[in-house]
Amino acid sequence: MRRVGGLVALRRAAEGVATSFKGGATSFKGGDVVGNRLVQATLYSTSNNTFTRHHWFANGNKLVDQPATHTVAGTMLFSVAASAVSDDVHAKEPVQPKLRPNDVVLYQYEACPFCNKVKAFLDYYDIPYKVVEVNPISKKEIKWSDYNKVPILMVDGEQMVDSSEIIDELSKRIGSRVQADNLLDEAGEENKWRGWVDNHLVHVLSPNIYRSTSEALESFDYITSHGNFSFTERIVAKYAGAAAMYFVSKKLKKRHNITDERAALYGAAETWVDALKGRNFLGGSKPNLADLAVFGVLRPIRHLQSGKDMVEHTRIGDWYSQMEGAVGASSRVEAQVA
Ligand SMILES: N[C@@H](CCC(=O)N[C@@H](CS)C(=O)NCC(=O)O)C(=O)O
Repeated sequence: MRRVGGLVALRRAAEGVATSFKGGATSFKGGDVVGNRLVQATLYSTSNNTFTRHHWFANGNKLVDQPATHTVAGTMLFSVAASAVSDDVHAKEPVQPKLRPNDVVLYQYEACPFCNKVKAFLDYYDIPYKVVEVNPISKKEIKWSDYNKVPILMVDGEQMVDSSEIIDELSKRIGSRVQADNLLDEAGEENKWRGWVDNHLVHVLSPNIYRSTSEALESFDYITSHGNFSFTERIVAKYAGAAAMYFVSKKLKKRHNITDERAALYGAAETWVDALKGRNFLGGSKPNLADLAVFGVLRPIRHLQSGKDMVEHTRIGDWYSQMEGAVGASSRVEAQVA
């Protein structure tokens, strides 16, 4: 798809917004695709637990973080804050060098929760990866792939798609403890909570980050300033996107039977803390894949108003800080790819 520029982009975005409103905001069907893409952010429209669309806009190809730096572009605004880590919290889980993939490239949107799940995994296992930020409008960076979504992970030249499948496959390859346990107990706690992340937690996020006009603007400010947008797209997406998503989020609330979005977010956080049953992590003394999934999807909202409120009003903050400590610095490296 051609990238649009200038007034054309503005017009198309406006048309897209209008179309979205007319057609039932969650459908985004029948309108200008470019305009629609500009205004689609952070959405899961799911019915019967089947994901259909989800867009979080993202960061430009400005990869600045080297391993072991604290300014981790991979987590952008979100995980740079130093966290107090208690002594019994384990740091990253090492992977045997011979099992570690050599060349890993993540095609992503910076704020996409699925992409952030994958990044939390790669960071925790200290697997170096490059990032290619995909322009959510043109998607030209992933034109080579049949898969039209992100994340796409290239592992030594092999394409992997779907965040949970990527994590399953990588876990197997690196022989991680969590996956080994998992194989013995498929219906286990870890899988149950990984499912909860995909089927419940993610749906609570959009209604929260677009809850009010100011929160929608805050979210789009983040999304557009860290995403791969042209100058014009950035401006259009920020205002058109924020306006559209404010309304879309109301539709999403209905779809997912959410009456009070903050209550739903706090409820999810408390549910997660209850699941820990006093343990540092669901995985016990170390995070497992469910810990990494919850952490991954929450990381993009942590320093938005909704994330701050969540930490202030629930008991999740201690676990979150411990996760920051355990996952540690990003293992993201400078990309050499276009
Ligand atoms: N089940 C997939 C969902 C991936 C997904 O929906 N990604 C969104 C971005 S957050 C996407 O690429 N949507 C299509 C688009 O942007 O056009 C996963 O877990 O990876």
